[in-house]
Amino acid sequence: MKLGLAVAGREALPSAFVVIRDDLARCVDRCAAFGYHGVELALRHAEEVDVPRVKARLAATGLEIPCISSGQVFAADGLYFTHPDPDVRAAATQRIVDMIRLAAEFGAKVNTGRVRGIIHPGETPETARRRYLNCLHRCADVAEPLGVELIVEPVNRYEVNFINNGLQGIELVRAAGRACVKLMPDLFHMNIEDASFREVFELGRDIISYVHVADSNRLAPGWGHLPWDEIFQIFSDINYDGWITAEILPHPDPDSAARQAAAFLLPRIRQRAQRSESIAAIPPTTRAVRS
Ligand code: LER
Ligand code: MN
Repeated sequence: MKLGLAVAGREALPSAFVVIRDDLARCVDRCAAFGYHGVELALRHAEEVDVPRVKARLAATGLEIPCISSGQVFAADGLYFTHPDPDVRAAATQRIVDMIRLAAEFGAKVNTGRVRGIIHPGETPETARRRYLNCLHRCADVAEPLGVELIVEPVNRYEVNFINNGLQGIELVRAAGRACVKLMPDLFHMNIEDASFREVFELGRDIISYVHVADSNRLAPGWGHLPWDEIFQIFSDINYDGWITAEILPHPDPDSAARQAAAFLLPRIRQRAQRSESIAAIPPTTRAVRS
């Protein structure tokens, strides 16, 4: 399991849910200093990234870019997959396609997040779903041959009115039926929308490939009231060994938030790795009895 932090460039809107806003190459260095394993880039345009400069900082620090997220395409530019205007849907799709090509440079996934869009007033959920799946398939056609995963993130009802909870996310990922389309639970949204963390993680275990973490109030983990021991137990029970990325508010200030998330999560990640190693060291015949 690895730990990431969501960051953005200096121009990112206040509505971007990131901790650090800085030159993206400097974001890599700052996260490395806090002990993170990678940075998730929250972008508005793929062209924001100076690929050689960022790659140089990744090589120097050993950090990775596990994911590129696209919430600002929705929040800043109003581009999304369920829009009634086909030109807007095409522009949203093109932005994601550009991000998929960028992600391929870094071995990253692309979070289609809020670019999924909304159910428009006067329209049915079926109309939103048809437009959404159509755009998602066009993105998957580009992503699949490049080996890039597209991740679908259920987002709470106060931000969008389409794909809000984990069960809806699981249903849509399965309906898409594309190997590159996966689910990304975000604990902050789940805390609002889902009856049970365990139910969603167990039902979606085969399609979950990335997780956003924050505490109940979207502050750094440990500063709210999510049941972290139970959550890490669920990760162990379903053998989730992928990235968890802190997508938290920069309060009381970016560095304190980044430091707290790392101080709270890294020991849990290490503890989990140690437990998996000790289980792996037990001969298979006795494993069921001892674990
Ligand atoms: C928005 O609340 C969020 O969680 C993002 O990851 C999606 O754009
Ligand atoms: Mn999120």
